[in-house]
Amino acid sequence: MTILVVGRLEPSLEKQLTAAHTPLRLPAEPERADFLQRHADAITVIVCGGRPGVDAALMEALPRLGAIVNFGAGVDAIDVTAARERGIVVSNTPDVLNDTVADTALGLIFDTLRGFAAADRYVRAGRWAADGPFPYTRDVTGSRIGILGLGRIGAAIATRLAGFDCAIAYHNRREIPGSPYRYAASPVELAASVDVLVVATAGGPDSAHLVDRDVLEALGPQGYLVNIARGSVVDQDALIELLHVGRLAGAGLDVYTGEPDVPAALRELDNVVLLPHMGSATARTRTAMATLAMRNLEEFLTSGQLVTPV
Ligand code: 8YV
Repeated sequence: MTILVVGRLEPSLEKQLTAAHTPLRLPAEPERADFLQRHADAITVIVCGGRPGVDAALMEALPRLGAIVNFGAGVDAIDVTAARERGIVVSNTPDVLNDTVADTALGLIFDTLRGFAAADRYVRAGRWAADGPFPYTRDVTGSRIGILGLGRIGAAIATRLAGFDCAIAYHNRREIPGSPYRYAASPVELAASVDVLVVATAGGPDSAHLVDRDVLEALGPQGYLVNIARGSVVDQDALIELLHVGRLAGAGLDVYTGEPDVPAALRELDNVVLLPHMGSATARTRTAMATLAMRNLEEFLTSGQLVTPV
């Protein structure tokens, strides 16, 4: 059983993995071809986390590959369909990050509507004394919030917002029977009826640009977009354009198209809060994610099964 690490692992996982095993590391081109020639037949399990992930070509090159163990809940960097076709099982790290990511969403909602990051810049630049009070901002309490993707993380966000007397609506592909929240039949319908649209759906081809120009326009000049899911879900070019012309009130983003590059056109806006994809990045949660990834790895090595398959 030979383990292959693809990409750079989180320090928490790197530490746990190397304490127990001596994995191989997939090199970049041009060394990759030679590496695969020497090791491909031995590799049975991949450990990875986020980008670059595992595509069908890499699976094809590893004839004995049986499992892909991913650090992270989202497996959009892995070609899961190709894995399924080849009988390769895939695990992720669900649930252990729900609370932390939901906390991040709340932080972004507050920061975006109340303008705390911009106000902090205002104070630091000496503008309070020079220019007077900071402009009025928007209340979170009592606002109407739409959650796109009421899964485990979306539900944790909704639970928190209930404490702020928010009117919560959601859109999923299917209505959730018995949900206490109002269902909107489409992303446009959801966006048109809320002050804040929170993107909490899984990434990947199925949700690509689910938040397109129409959805953003439906959110409108008084509306805010918050994204803690994946950059791929949002048409980022349309988002930037509408923010620049004042047809959206603001945005709070943890994720982007083309991470870690964040376009200057976003960075120059004061009504936008930008985080470096840190939704789950607390020491406790990242350690729990690493521990769960390791449990999946050990289980696969001993029984051929996974603890949390996708
Ligand atoms: C991680 C995430 O930062 O779990 C996810 O899907 O986006 C984050 O928690 C990422 O997966 C680590 O590579």
